[in-house]
Amino acid sequence: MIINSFIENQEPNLYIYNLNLTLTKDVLSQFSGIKHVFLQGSSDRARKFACRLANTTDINQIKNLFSGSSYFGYRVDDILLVSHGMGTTSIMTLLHSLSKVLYYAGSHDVKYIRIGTSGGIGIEPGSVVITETAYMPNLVPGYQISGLGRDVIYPTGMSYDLNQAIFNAQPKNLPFKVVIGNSIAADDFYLGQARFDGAIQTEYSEDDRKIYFSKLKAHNIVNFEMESTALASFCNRAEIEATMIAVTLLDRTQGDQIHATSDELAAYADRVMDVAINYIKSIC
Ligand code: R2B
Ligand code: URA
Repeated sequence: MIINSFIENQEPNLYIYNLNLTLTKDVLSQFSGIKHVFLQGSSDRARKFACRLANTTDINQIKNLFSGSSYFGYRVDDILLVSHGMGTTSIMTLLHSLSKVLYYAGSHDVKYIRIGTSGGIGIEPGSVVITETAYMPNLVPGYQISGLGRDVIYPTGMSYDLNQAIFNAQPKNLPFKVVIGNSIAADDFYLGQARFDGAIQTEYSEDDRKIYFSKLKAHNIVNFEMESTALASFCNRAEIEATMIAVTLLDRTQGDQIHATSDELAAYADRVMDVAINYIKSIC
């Protein structure tokens, strides 16, 4: 990880507002020696993953390290399980805040992996996608940030080595497909993902959407979600190895509504954790 030279030598006891953390020695010690950060949308899922990992260790209690903030974070050995909320703005704020904490704690050799959900495009629901490159909805591979009114597009390729390590760690007999493909980080769940069932009337037709979906196919874009561009661009700039593992809850070429039952959705959510755990076991 590399850090902004402006903050490199800032004083200890810094207050990280978005995590409600004052970086005392004791607080920093909770973040030292971290090797992997798994990022998940909701606090429940981050906690569930932390409990699953803790069950394989002698840790019998996990505690939220970001109490009083909008984010949740749990530590199990050298792994952090953190919630990132929804969308690029939420995850981007977390990535800055968390990376500062990890930097000051001396955890410089760390990998970030988002594990989450997505809408598949032309692939069987329940498949797990490992993202190669994150695209903006206009089909540009990159992430545009407007700083001081200037638009800059940053690269959004995920880590090739990490993707291969995750893919190769999966047993051959998994009851679902794991594919490496490209993802779109949309601005929202509805119009941003070419749905017709949002609250606002669409300005596109079924035919327009068919054309859009065929363009996605041509770019090997296999799922929609809402954070990958921010994650990839941030990690490329900070030189942090990163990727995303996302299960598809539906096939968007077949419709807009998610029809999976709550049990099916829970089983789908477990799949991304299974894939992540297979990877962790492979490097132990
Ligand atoms: C996937 O699912 C969420 C929307 O329901 C969003 O955070 C994402 O990327
Ligand atoms: N998450 C998304 O962003 N889109 C979907 O269709 C499903 C989950």
